[in-house]
Amino acid sequence: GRLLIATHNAGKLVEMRDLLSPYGIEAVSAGEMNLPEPDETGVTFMENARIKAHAGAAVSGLPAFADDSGLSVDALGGAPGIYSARWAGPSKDFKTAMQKVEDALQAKDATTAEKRGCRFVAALCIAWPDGHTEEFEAHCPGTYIWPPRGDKGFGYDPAFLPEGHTKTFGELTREEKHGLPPLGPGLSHRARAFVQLAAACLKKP
Ligand code: ITT
Repeated sequence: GRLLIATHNAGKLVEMRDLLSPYGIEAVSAGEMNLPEPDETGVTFMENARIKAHAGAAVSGLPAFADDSGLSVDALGGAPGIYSARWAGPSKDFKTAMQKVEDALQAKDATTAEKRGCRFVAALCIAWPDGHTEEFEAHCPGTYIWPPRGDKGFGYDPAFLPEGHTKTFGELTREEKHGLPPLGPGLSHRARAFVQLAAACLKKP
């Protein structure tokens, strides 16, 4: 079947296409189709995922798959959280956004690993053209490290060290970041939420 991936973020799109690839689903993206970006007025990740999925389904007539995600830092009361993209400004400068998080941690004297706990969160929502949705959320715990390491992935990946690992998301390959079988049960927030979604509503061909 055909599916709309309701994102304008190229890094996410690559990962979402990877995750969908075993299911034989042909997916077009909102960015590639130049569809409008709805205002993300929600106060939770899931509210924003729902807004993007409903908007995508409405304009395309296709089932629409949206991801709202971000980095929540414990010592910062969960910031940047749902504002993770907005901390990078209109030029989407994640070097600056990573530095802002680091500056905020320094201002809290969060210098040891124990004080630098954080998590990536992903809320996934599929909206069907009849309006019903299916929703899944997962997180990946880790530590905010400085300086950032690696040039793979996107966004805050180089500053995120997933729990139990020695490489940042910026140093892991895409396959390692997903951490799906045979590599593991799912590592990234996105892959972990996708595992739930796949079990609930996708069939391998
Ligand atoms: P769409 O809404 O069009 O999907 P966006 O970039 O605006 O794209 P979000 O509002 O969900 O998406 O913002 C999520 C931000 O959180 C994203 O821009 C990244 O900076 C960060 N983020 C989310 N998942 C990430 C990941 O796996 N690795 C690194 N950063 C991530």
